[in-house]
Amino acid sequence: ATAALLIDEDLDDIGLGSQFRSDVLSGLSQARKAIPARWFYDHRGSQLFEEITVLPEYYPTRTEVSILTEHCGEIAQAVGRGRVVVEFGAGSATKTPLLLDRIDAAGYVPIDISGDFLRESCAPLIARYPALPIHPVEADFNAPAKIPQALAGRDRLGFFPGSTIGNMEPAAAIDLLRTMRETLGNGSMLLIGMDRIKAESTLTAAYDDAMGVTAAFNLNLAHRINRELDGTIPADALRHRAVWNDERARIEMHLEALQDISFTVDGYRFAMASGETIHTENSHKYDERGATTLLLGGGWEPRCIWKDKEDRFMVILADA
Ligand code: AVI
Repeated sequence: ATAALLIDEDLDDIGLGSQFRSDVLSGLSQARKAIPARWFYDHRGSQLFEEITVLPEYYPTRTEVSILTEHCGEIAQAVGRGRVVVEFGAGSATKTPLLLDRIDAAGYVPIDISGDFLRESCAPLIARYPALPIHPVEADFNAPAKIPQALAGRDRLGFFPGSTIGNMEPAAAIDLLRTMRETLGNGSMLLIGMDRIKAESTLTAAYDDAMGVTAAFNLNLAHRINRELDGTIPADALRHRAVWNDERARIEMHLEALQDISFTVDGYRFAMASGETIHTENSHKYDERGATTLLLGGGWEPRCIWKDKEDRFMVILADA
């Protein structure tokens, strides 16, 4: 059976467009230039990210899938049956079924800012689980979301794979965890993927792969600015950098100027000296104590932690 997808909330595209503009203009005006990583994900950026996830150096995706596959029985037992699965970010074809296959969910609610991405990612799930109520919600999950009335009264399981939490500064990550707690309510659980601190060489290789896909992903932000905000950034004069910041336990991605450059964005002029960077992403890594501290700060009590044999990644189940 095929069901028509009803998107519960519509975002104002114009509002989102001007948010991109103001984030870029204010980010480039700072003494240390920085643009939020969320703006990587236009159509091309999302494609490049999908390519990253299968690169030999990029271990997180395949490691998380292997943890979910190996421990799905224990996860299902700890979660119990009949919960509504609320996924923050539209489901990835490989991860969501690992959960839905085992836990006899009462419904599935993916929340994503992109309606197109929601439609694309829900289609195979509708085909695979014709009896499962699927209610996509088009919204920014950084604000409390309303779970569709049709699924009210059931305990919920939040699903936040991919170590996406790592792309946020700790304070913002705690805010998001609290917002998730509010969206999911009492009696809920959260299954979250978190990337672990490990050898620097493994980390930098994962974020600066030999084929240059991550470089293209980073540079696409400059191209996107040129395309959408009438920019003149000379992308050829920028290079991708991925550096480990040990003090903050995070990989940072930057776009570094190879020479002195100047350019305009939406009519505003900016200059970069040779060696100056635009900071485009943080990807925080955690040990068990760091993960626990973050979750407790966000209102979640960790119950189980599953890891791979090489200790690269962890999946944590926490109680509200
Ligand atoms: C989406 N996020 C968890 C990825 C990460 O690993 O931080 C984004 C990414 N950036 C470069 N490669 C992948």
